[in-house]
Amino acid sequence: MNIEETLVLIKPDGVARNLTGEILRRIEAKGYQLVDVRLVQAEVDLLAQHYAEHEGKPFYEPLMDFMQSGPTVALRIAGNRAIEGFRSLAGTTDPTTAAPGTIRGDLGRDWGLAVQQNLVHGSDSPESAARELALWFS
Ligand code: IDP
Repeated sequence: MNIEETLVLIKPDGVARNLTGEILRRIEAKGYQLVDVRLVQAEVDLLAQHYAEHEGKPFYEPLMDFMQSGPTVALRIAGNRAIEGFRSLAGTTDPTTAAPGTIRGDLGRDWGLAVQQNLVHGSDSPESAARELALWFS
């Protein structure tokens, strides 16, 4: 067993579309434990740190605007290989091509906007998980 904690965000599109319960259901059905939950109106400083690796990319500013457009649900979840496992549950970044059966594949919509409103975020490595959990649950 390799029990890990990871950060999951239900982004503002997921909250606005009333998909929080459905996304939580999928996380719990998979067997992950909910360790902590927060409803956060994310501000620029937090998002700039969270998305530091994307600064300067064409989608960075629209992404920052989108992430401030409404509340985000931040989750600390735990389980065996939860970092890789949640990313598999979420599906690939683009909801149009994310596999059916995944959160993004089943529920994500391509709105034709500059930002891919793809419902969720999941940390991509143990280092990211530690850094991001400290940011969102400080
Ligand atoms: P991930 O969330 O699947 O790990 P990243 O490449 O880390 O994807 O990108 C972070 C977020 O930035 C994505 O979830 C998505 O909301 C947004 N994003 C990524 N690539 C694009 C793009 O090409 N156009 C618009 N938005 C993007």
